[in-house]
Amino acid sequence: MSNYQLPDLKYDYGDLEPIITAEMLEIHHNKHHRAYVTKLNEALEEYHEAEKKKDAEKMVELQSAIKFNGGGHINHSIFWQILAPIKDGGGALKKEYSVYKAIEKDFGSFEIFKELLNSKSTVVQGSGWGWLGFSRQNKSLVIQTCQNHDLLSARGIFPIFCIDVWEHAYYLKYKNVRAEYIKEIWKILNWQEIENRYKKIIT
Ligand code: MN3
Repeated sequence: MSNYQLPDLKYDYGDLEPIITAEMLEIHHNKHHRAYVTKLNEALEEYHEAEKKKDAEKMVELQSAIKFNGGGHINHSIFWQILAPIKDGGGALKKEYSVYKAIEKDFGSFEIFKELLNSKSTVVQGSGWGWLGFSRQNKSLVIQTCQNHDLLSARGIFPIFCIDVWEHAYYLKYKNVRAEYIKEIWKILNWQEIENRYKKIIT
């Protein structure tokens, strides 16, 4: 039987301040992400029961809950890893990183890339995610957005890093101003981890 767990963070709830307050991070991780894990486990358990009973109708019915909560769990698990406290190198991007060089090559400049990812993430309708991904087909970096908790990997694109643009990610501090939160989050991106993820996909 599947039993997914809420992953621990590598930093404390207060460590991403002032960009993300301790209260915001605790609610986001310990309430929102935990709820996705709980609901994913529940849906999978029901699914296994339905499978035993050969209840195809029930199995189909459960798929949207599995997709939504499973996607929520997977995407948040990436998101926590690609953030880091400023004191631990959050926001520090080195020009010798291969991901930096690839960004310059594929988007023209880092500034153009940042502008593009920010603007596309800002206009996601409702809830969703902004992504830097790697297209296996084109062997290049791409900026994408997803609705709800849809997976980037379902499009054949490897997720390198993401920005959670659900209101629950920013509302407590940034209120309705999603663009301001997106602008600020660059200060706590874990570029070492982003570099590791990029290298893993290209090698
Ligand atoms: Mn979230």
